[in-house]
Amino acid sequence: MIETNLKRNLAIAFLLAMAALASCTKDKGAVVTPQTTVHPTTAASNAYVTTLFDFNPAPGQFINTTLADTAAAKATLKTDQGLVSLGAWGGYIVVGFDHTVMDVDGKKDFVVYGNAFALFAEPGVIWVMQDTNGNGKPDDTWYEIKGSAYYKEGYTRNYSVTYTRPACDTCSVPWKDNKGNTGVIQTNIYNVHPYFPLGIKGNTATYTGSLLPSSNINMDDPSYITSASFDYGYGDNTAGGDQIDIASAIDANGNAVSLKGIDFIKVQTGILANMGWLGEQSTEFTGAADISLLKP
Ligand SMILES: [Ca+2]
Ligand SMILES: [Ca+2]
Ligand SMILES: [Ca+2]
Repeated sequence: MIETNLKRNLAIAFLLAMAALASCTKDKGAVVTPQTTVHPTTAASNAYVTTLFDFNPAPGQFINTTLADTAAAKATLKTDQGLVSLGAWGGYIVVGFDHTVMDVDGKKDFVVYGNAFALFAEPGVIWVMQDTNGNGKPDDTWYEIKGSAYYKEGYTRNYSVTYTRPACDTCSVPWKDNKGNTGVIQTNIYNVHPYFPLGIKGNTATYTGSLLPSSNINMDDPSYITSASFDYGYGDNTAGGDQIDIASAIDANGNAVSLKGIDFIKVQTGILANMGWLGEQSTEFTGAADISLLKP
């Protein structure tokens, strides 16, 4: 009996030691804390993003229309009421705040607005950047916000898709990904115009980022196609906007990154899927705000 207890105690001690070792190994190097320049909040700071740095939509049914031009992209500044379509998977917008949005411990820090409604989400991956070198430009490091789809089957980092200029202006746009898959962004009768962005001069355009699973799309009833939202962490995902915690940022290796605050955000269409007569999944962006500066 004594021997059995001793063995059991030894076994428990061994397990505890292993657990301690495992957590040590996990913690070691798991949290990256880059140095940064903070642009302080002042009485004049705008709660909303104020500068458009880049707008690079992927092919899609609203591309080359007023829903996806530079004017539409600029209309998302200083408001939550703009509207710009990012096109199919990989299309993105980069905007910046006029101050650093600080990471408030234990709280959501900024909100990304889209036009999602119940059972119709078009989730976009959110990336954040702090102005590490202090030059006011998004030329530093992007960190992905780790949302709830991170653990789901079909979520793929370092994903890339190359779209090819179609044979005719209104022909479907062929794509090929870096996993050997091919497909088309299917044109439809409602949008008779070129889907391939007119701004792209070459015959191909390649986008890179993270792919979100299409598993929330339900096309069983063609007259009622639904696309349920993910639990948290994406743009154009939840009616009324998606609140994001800067503390959920991860680096290229998937390690947590401790950012004092962020200056720039990128929202990028996350799902590559055709939804029948509704066309392709394409994230919409309508604005973004620093929660700490929003009037309650
Ligand atoms: Ca926070
Ligand atoms: Ca910079
Ligand atoms: Ca949408």
